[in-house]
Amino acid sequence: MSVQVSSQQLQEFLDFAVEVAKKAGEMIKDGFSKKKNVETKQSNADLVTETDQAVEKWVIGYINERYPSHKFIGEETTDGDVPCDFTDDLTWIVDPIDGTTNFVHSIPEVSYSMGLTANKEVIVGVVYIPVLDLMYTSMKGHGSYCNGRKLAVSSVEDLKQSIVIHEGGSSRVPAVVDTKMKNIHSIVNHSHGIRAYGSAAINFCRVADGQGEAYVEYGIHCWDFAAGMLIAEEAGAYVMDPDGGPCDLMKRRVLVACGEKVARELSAILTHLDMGRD
Ligand code: LIP
Repeated sequence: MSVQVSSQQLQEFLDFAVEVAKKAGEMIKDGFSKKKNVETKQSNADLVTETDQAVEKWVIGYINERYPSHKFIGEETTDGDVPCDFTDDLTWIVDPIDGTTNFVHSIPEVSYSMGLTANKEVIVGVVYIPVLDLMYTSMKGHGSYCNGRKLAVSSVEDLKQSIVIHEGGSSRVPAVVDTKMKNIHSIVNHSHGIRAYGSAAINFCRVADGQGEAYVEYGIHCWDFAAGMLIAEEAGAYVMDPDGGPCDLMKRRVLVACGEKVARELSAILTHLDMGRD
């Protein structure tokens, strides 16, 4: 049976996510100014710190206290070898620090990302950049905001007049790196230029705020983009799978643009990578 969420509950869930994000943000800001203990995961460039782990642990406890029946998917507690338990149930999808590499290198583009899904659709999204005190919020059907200011995507209609955000990601598999390099070459030749902010969630918020026209990445995870995807969509963005089909939250790749035309023009110049599923 599908989950029904009233507009009052939707607002309650958003308020809760903002409250959690503010508290998580304090922990992140505290860790940001200290010496970090860094470990690696899948590759030498896939980093985790004690702050990532501490934030996620605290968030799980806090959600369990308030909403014991809700499910949870988080970066630091997901076993990469087991598929995520993604169902129609209300599910919080959390990245305790999106932009861990930035965090390690003291670059302020570091975010806390928290999305809530119902019937496998994101209905609430919050991305908070604590060092810059930027709170991006969104509820399905109600627009998206940054510190209360309504967001809208860029009105550019051609890829050749677009800024495209694209990340190298953390995979160091030679064939993956080679294809990404080919894609960078292709994007540079068909656009105004390329940018990478080091946090998928922030990349989505940039597109939502008209600071760049498109963003494409292969190899990200659902916790990197659940919240950001809703924030961008609610600001008018077009989100799809990079090969042009519908976006699949578990498919580890996504393309978002200020409009469908730019999205399809970008899709057409890329070599698509299959990065497996979460
Ligand atoms: C990271 C992203 C980054 C992306 C990496 C990685 P983390 O998340 O947000 O933009 O390129 O693949 O997923 O590891 O900092 O949470």
